[in-house]
Amino acid sequence: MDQRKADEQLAAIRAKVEAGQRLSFDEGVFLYDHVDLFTLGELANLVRERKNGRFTFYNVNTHLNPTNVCVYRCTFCAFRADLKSPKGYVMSDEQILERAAEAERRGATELHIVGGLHHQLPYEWYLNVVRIIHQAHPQLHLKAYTAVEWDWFARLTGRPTRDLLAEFKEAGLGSLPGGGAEIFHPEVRDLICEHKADADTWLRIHREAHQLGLRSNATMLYGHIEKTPHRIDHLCRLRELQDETGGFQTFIPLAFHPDNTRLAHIPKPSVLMDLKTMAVSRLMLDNFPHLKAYWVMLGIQTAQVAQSFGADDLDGTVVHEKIYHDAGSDAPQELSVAEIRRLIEEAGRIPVERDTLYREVIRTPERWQTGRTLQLV
Ligand code: V47
Ligand code: SF4
Repeated sequence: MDQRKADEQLAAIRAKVEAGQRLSFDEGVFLYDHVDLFTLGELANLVRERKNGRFTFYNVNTHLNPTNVCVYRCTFCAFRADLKSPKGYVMSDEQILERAAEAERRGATELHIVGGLHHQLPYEWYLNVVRIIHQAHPQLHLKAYTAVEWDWFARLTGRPTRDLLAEFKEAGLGSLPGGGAEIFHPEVRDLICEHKADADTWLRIHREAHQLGLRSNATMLYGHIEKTPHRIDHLCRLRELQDETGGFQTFIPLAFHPDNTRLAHIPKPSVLMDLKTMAVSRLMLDNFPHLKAYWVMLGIQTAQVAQSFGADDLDGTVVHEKIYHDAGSDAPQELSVAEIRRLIEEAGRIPVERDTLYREVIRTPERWQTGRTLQLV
């Protein structure tokens, strides 16, 4: 691209960002492909501080993956197991309840529940997971099952996803995690996960959840076979649904981890790519309140630096994570609250413990309770 033209386009984008105006698809592609990392960081930080000031949010949570047995074979997944594979497992009710009790003992406010789509388990089994945990630990927020799982439940039962979401809400479901989005564009989706819920299904299920008063997150899996226009298309589709419902809380860009997957020949995305993706996402998703630098996926150092490239959240203390560790993540299984707070302060930010719905968590030695929502815009 001609340098003078590029300078003019960047000046126009800068003016729009400063004025809080929306960037177009073409501007998103231009930012990714023609703008240096530090300029992207500077612009993204402007939006980040306008929305969240100097706060960086974290939460105390635990992951629960009740089964890894899955009928699908997404090419990027190292977590799944075949039905008869020795690696496959299904947790018993006792194991599930023990995990929830451990989370509560450790002061967790949230349980993040996702897993495989088991060939033989009935819908009631997945419902039972949420029901028994909620009955035993009503204070724990249950962020459970991705849109891909909800679509699977509809296939199992022949019932509409809206009804299933409502039934789960009754049983204690608190919100939906953002997984399963991968890359929406069919040029990519049909190659990496052709069987599972397509883009419209994923977006429809989140719309239905929002209409039922459930909040949700959104993700994008980058650094595999997708190209810049696919990423920008993905962000634009999310932005459009957010305009309609306002139900998304956090966007989480997920860096592809190749180890033990069918895409193991593809190198892991660079730190440059990680930070660029965070910054461009912050600039494109003008209607998302939060961006999460998921440290398990990015590594602690990059997640810390990402706090100056658009991110305002680090995710949690995260115990028992499997999806990324199976795919070669060398991040630790757990960060203590003291360590998370130190990392945030070192990055020049103010640590705030939040619950799943971004309300401040106030703790005494014995218990915790939620306070006000800390959001500037
Ligand atoms: O949908 C699977 C991804 C997702 C790999 O909502 C992989 O707060 C990289 O969605 N390399 C599940 N990514 C995790 C997820 C998530 C994580 C943290 C917080 C939240 C939230 C949601 O993990 C899957 C898929 O996109 N994934 N395998 C892999 N090898
Ligand atoms: Fe199954 Fe999810 Fe892995 Fe795809 S990403 S194979 S749906 S566990």
